[in-house]
Amino acid sequence: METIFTEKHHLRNSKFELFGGELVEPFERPSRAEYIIDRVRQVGLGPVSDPDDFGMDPILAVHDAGFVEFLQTAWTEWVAEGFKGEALTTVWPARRMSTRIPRHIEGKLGYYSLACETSISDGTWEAAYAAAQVALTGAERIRQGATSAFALCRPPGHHAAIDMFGGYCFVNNAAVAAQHLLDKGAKRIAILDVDFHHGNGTQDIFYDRNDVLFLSIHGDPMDAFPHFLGHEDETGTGAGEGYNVNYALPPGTDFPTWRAALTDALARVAEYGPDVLIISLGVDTFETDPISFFKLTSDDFTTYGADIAKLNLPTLFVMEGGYDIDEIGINAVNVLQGFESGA
Ligand code: SP5
Ligand code: ZN
Repeated sequence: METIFTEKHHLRNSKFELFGGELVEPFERPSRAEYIIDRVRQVGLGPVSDPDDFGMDPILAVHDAGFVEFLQTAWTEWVAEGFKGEALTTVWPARRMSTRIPRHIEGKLGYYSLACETSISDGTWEAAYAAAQVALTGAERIRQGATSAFALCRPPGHHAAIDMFGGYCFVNNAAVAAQHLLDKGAKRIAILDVDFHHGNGTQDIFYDRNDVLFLSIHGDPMDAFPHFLGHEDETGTGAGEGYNVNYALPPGTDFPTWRAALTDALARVAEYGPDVLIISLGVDTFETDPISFFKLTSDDFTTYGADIAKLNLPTLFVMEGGYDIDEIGINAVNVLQGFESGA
């Protein structure tokens, strides 16, 4: 399997994250991608290639133009204001308040974000743009006939909504790839999100559509981030009714329970008959992940990779979360090797 990767991910190097009332070193840090690419090379998964540049249009095809402009200018505006730290949201348009877009950068941050653990720092936009190009290049490989590809995206994307960043995500890499495939002639795409967290951004982008089937297996939002989306009664709206499927699982969920949800999800994907399957691949379902509560082992990742391969669909893996950094390379690549062994 070919991996698409760029060193530009290093441009996303925020100094802190707000966690437990303290500013800590971000869980989503550059070494995550380094451990994964090292493992890809160590096991000889396949060639590693730089992304091509598809420009802004594929990003603007899924995100709001004002939001994208905000991402491009937020750091400059923040610095121009004289602030010394990183750009962190402090205020939101909460219930019964106005959703007019403010002029001031602090107001814009609230308008365009869904969480405040994630700061915007110098280079964030450039890294997020590059990650989207990684996903697009993976999608192109599939379009040109590859049966699988691994888009080693960083920063991740699945929390990025039409017009909001947060949850370490800025541009929704998987959604950009899916829309690109549709715009190039695919009729139906399935996105299966196996990250521990609900893929609220991907759900938001495709909620009223039936040309993308979105399925997410995640920690119940009653107990886990993003807390305000990801319930099982969210099934889509309008033409999209029935094309959004959430599996909200409780704290302590082990592999047999998780795999039962996967089996159901894969059956729905098979029934839908997509041209391409995109896997939002987060390995924060691992038993020792520091911010999550599922109990998958490293071997379980291999097992479910093979389960996915049984669908026999062209499959694009897009990297999302995973924060037990010492094990992230093994766990992510186990899914890919499991897929290859099961294909
Ligand atoms: C891409 C991705 O995986 N983003 C995750 C963003 C999660 N950010 C908020 C984390 C809050 C964690 N609370 C953990 C409680 C641990 N006991
Ligand atoms: Zn996650």
